[in-house]
Amino acid sequence: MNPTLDIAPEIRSALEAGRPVVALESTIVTHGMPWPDNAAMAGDVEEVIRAAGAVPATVAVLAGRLKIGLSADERDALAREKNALKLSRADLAYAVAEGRTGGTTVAATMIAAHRVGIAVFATGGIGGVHRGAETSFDISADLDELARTPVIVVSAGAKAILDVEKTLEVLETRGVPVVGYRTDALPAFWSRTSPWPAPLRLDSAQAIARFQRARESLGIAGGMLVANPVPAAGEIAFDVMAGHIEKAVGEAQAQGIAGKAVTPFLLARIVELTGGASLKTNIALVKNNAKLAAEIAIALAGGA
Ligand code: PSU
Ligand code: MN
Repeated sequence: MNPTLDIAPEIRSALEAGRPVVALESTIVTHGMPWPDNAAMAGDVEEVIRAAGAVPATVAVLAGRLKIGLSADERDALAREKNALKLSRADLAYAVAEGRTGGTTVAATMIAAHRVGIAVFATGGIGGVHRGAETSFDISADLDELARTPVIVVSAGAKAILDVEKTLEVLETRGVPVVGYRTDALPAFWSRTSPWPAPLRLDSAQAIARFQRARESLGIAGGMLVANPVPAAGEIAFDVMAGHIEKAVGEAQAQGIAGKAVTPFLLARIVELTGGASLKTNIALVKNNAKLAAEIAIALAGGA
């Protein structure tokens, strides 16, 4: 038995056999969506991955154990947990050492995935450079993790609650490829397009797998960010979101919200401001990312 982590038996045998596995984060469950939508989403996303032919591995820390794969009961309990920590690189091991429970961010989920040999991970959106970072210094640890840990992260692009241009600049500086999937414009989470071009474009899961293999064979460390536009039916237009985002960001600043609390505050406020529409979009885009992540994992496993 590993002293700190538990791999679900199904995931362990898939990894040993080289079958495709997709990691899923859990901060989106503990801090990103309200109950009970978070619980439904967490189960549905696993189903999407199974239906596409891969094994889902939801990552979280439960009472001090780093879990790679949760049972339905564990997922549900986590979704209801009011005292869950939000765990990134800085505090993942703190939760393990102290016997705590928490959701893992993109950064912490990448660490866990790489530790057990999972190469692909699906989420909604990554953390990035926040608006006003020139004074707050609020830059998500997700960006550094992408630079150092070789996991492909499938997202719906950068959320416009961030400073998207600065986020792209940091990713470029740190050598993280940002790949638009079948799009020339960077998707903006709730919206399929944005004013910013995607730095790179690829049109198939196989091409994404080839790109990551080429990076590895050249000895280039680190992960890759895939930006996958939300399906048109679930989209909220960029201009419509812009007003809601301005308002939420203004309120966060006025209320002195800082640090880890910023992203959860903004997401919750935007759900209110859009009358719940942004939550529906968020769920649709996570499922869409899970499907593409499964296809990439299958391509990497040589099955396509
Ligand atoms: N984007 C979402 N929902 C989320 C998050 C991002 O749409 O729940 C979470 C992810 O877990 C991400 C984290 O890694 O927020 C970033 O937080 P911070 O900006 O504090 O690093
Ligand atoms: Mn932050």
